Order: sequence, then C-alpha cells, then structure tokens
Amino acid sequence: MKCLSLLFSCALAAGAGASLVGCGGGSAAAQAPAPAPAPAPSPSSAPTLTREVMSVPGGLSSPWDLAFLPDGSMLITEKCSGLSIVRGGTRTRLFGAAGNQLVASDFFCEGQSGMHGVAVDPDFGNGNRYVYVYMPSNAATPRRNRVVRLTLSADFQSVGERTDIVSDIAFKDVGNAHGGAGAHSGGRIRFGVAAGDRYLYVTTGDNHNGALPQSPVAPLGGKVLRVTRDGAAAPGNNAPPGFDARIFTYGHRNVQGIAFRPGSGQPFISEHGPNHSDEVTPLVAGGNGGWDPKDRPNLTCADNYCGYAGDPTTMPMTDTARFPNALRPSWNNNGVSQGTGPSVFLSGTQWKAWDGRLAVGIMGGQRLEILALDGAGMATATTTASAVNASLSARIRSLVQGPDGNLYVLTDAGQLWRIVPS
Ligand SMILES: [Ca+2]
Repeated sequence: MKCLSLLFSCALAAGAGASLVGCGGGSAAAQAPAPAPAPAPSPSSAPTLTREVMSVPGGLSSPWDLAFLPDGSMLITEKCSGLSIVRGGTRTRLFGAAGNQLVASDFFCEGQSGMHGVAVDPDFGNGNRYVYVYMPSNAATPRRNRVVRLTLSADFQSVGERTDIVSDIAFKDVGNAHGGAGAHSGGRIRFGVAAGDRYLYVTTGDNHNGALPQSPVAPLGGKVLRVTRDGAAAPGNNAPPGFDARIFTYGHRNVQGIAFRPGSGQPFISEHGPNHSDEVTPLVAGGNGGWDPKDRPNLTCADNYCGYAGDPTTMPMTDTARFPNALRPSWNNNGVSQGTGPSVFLSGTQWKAWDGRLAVGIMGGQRLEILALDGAGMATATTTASAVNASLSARIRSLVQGPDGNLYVLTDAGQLWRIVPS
C-alpha cells in the first residue's frame, strides 16, 4: 500500500507540473520518515490555473471546435479548411476544402460561417466510428447549414460514408442592413450525457431574420434541435403542436455554446445578445427562449429585423411580456453583449471550488468566466478565470474538458491551450 500511495503522490505532482525530484521511488525515498499528510484542499478554494500552449502540426487558422476520441486523439475544425485529426503527434486533414482527404465540393466559408461544431458519437468506441460536423452547404438554393455524419476509418486517417443527417438549418444567404452573409449561424453540436439522452443537440442562429426564432417550421434557425444519429426527431422533444418535431427549444438568437450539467445532465446554452444581454439559459424540452426580433406595432425595422432596435426593456433577449412562460436565463453578462460563445461544465475534484461550475468563453470580452449555479441553474456568483491567470485573456472560441480532466481551449487567434488546475 505504501508503494501505491507513493506512486499516486508522484503522479499527482507530475500532473500538476511540479518537479519530479524526490519522486524517483528509490530506496532512500522509501526509507525516509513518512511526511506529514498534506492538508486536504479546502473545497472553498479556487484552483491555480496553469496554461500550456499546445503545438498542432501545420498550425491552426480560425479554429472553431474540438472533440476527443476515446483513445485521446483530437478532432479539430477550422472555419475555412475543415476537419482535422491530431493523433500521435501527427495531423491529418480529413474533410472539407481542397487539401483534405475527403473534399466536400459544397462546403464553403463566408462571413461568420464555415466548419463549426464537431462531435463524436457515444458509440464510437463500440464500433460505429461516427463523427459529426456542422457546416454550410451550397448544394441547394438557398444555401443551408447542415449536420454531416462521417465514418472514421480504422486507421484514423480518412473519413467516408458522408451522410447529411440535417440539411435544412437556416443560413444567411444574402447580406442585409445588419451584417453580411453567413451571420448568426449557431453551430455547436454536442451529445447529451444523461442516461437515455444520448441524442445530438444542434444549436442554430437567427440569421438576422426577424421571423426565424419563433417560426415553428424549417428552415430551422434560432433553435436548439435534438436528433438521433440519423437526424430524426429525438423522443421527448416536446415541441409545441405544429412545430417541427426536431425542435427542442426555440426563441433563441445565436447559440454558440451548449453544455450538460453534471448530475442532472440538463443542457445549458450560451448565446450572443444584440447590443445588450448575452445569456446563459438552462433548457427544458419544448421551451421558448423568448427572443422575437420581428416587426411589431409601432416598431418597423430594416429588413424586418428589429434585433438591434431596442434595449433590454423594448427588445429583451427574454421577452416575458410577450411570452410569460419563457425560459429564464441563469445570467445575462451584466446586461452587456461581448460575444459570449462556448461553454462547458468543469467536473472533478481537481477543480476544487469550481467543480460543477460552468465555464463560459467570451470573445469580444476576451475572458473566461466561471459561473456558480444554484439548484435551479441560476447564477449565484461569477469568477473571472482570466483574472486568476491573465494569460487566459483571448477571444475564446471553443471549450472542452478532456479525458484527463483538464480544460482545452481554442482561440480565434489559432492557439490550442490546455488549462491544468492545481
Ligand atoms: Ca432568452
């Protein structure tokens, strides 16, 4: 038992980046007087954060999302080139633009849009080898965003069997008074984690189209979809009568983060506000997020989009006057809009007081925010991780907790970080 204890202590020290001196395991160490046990970390203390900048062969240009395979390999998307795998120190371009192993001739990038989310099937390790990406396609007119399923080869070096499982997600085909084509595409995809909820959640955006968020039918925008691995409506979505059965929630603006609370598995989204009020919101099946930016009496807007026409009172991100049962946000970024995008729950005792808290990446605000939530999912306190470690200040695009329990981050500037708590 003593040897096991010694090895475990060394492993912890190595994992925390500490010197390995004294962890050699030789006889001298074994015969030394037993040190006093280290005090247990106080659960009230925040972790110390160490940032490691990781190298990706070939570098990254506008990376958007990442996912881990069961063997620890990493899938990474880049907005204009596509999907790559990083495995054993090598990088292979798998799917997307020219130069990838499988070229998608209908794929393109424009404005905010391109290769966005990536997800790994929960049964990948059981043999189906499915991975999924979210991307715009010009295979039909008007252009749409799609969720594409691919099968990764046994040698991890190629993909095939492309199957477009959702092909009618709204894409902003033409620029208007509020921004260029490709704006507000959403695009995060994640599988649920709770038992019985291994379905794919797909976040979408409002395209600067006032009618989309409250629209019950395709094209699907301003929604969170929940589908099977074949793209069919998942059971239990509880979409209102007359709504497309793939809709899990609606009435959103531009959802670019979704995360599942440890324990309950409840999904929480993070989305960009207009000129105010980024939101984090716990979702309930069939819920309405309360965003409705279309024209209304005494308010007529360019291109029928009133999203920027008001303030938190006149054009709220959650309009409880129009929709009394709207989903209530956990947090609204103190009423300001700073490009709140990805989110992930931190899980594990290595995160100390942050175990179970929600990490939220903020692009314009260039920071990593940590939200403490009560039982109902409402924020009770916030901590800025970028203040704990100033090197974490950047336009944060993707957040994933790795199989090693550390937090992996992609930045718009093209860096991949591993954040190690201790
Ligand atoms: Ca809302």
